[in-house]
Amino acid sequence: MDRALSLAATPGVPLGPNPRVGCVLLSADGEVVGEGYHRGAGTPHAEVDALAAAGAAASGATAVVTLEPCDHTGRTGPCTQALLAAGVRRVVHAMSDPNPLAAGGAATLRAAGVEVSGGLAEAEARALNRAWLHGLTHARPFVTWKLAATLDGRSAAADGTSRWVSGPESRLDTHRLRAEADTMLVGTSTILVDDPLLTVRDAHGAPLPHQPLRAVMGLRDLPADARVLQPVPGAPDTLHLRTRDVHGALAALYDAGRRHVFCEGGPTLAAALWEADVVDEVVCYTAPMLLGAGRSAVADLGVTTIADAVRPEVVDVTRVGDDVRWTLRPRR
Ligand code: AOF
Ligand code: ZN
Repeated sequence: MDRALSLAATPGVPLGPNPRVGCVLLSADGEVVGEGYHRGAGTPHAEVDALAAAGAAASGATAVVTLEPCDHTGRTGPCTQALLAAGVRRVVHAMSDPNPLAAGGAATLRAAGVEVSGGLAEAEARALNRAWLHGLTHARPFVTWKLAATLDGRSAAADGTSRWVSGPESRLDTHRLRAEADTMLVGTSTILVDDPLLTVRDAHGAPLPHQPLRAVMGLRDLPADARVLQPVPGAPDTLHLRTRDVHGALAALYDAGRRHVFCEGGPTLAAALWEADVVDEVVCYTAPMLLGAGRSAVADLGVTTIADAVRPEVVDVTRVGDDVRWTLRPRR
């Protein structure tokens, strides 16, 4: 199952609205005869991918898969039938399929005489698919708000300069996190003030082969020469969401198949996300630097007294270079 989970976690696949799934086929004597993983909506499911790799060796095999095999015809056919047709005798899966359209695979396989057991490494499989699971429950994307701030909570100096608040290790760490999301969201002000490219780059500054969607929210026009509008290989066309309504913007992204929005917008967008109560995770890099003045990381939240402070729960604190990365989860 560990191997199936690593296959499922293969970086860079454009999943669209689909989960990360990996599958390993084992012969009766425990030898790996096929491996596969899902590469995104419309492409073969992990089980079918592994069956294709195994060919005739799948007969009599055990399928180890990170999600209960599906029992429906969606963009592709039911994996239950593919497993049965290939002669698979046993299925060990991690999480059950929470998607009502596709669920029921375990029961169908059992009824056809296959030995099925579920729940192995379930927590790991769920963690890998937290954005997909969030989407099934809430019908909107999972939202990570990322910020980098000085010890005194400033994200830019008084003259507006904000480059290099956080250190190089944090910036690389941010690119790693961006790559895990499928969408980057900023407000129009960030484009007008910072003119970011919003791509995901590796440690050498080279863009990764698959890029998240770049989305900009707000009513103002974007300058035709804005860097965010420049085409980038592997990146979908930048989406300008001409609205100030956070819920409407997230609904449009969800309908476009987006499941994890990584927000690096400025203080106005950040405050709008809190106002709309859609922040699902906060990643904050605190840099050992004082500015004493300058832009706050988040605009007015309407908090006038300490009792009303927003106090998310601390999930993790890790030193990254000279910075400290906080991972927090709002209490709802
Ligand atoms: C996947 N990949 O490897 C497995 C999935 O209509 P489709 O073909 O895109 O089916 C999507 C559903 O199939 C998905 O929501 C999940 O419930 C189930 N299993 N899906 O995308 C896979 N095994
Ligand atoms: Zn399937």
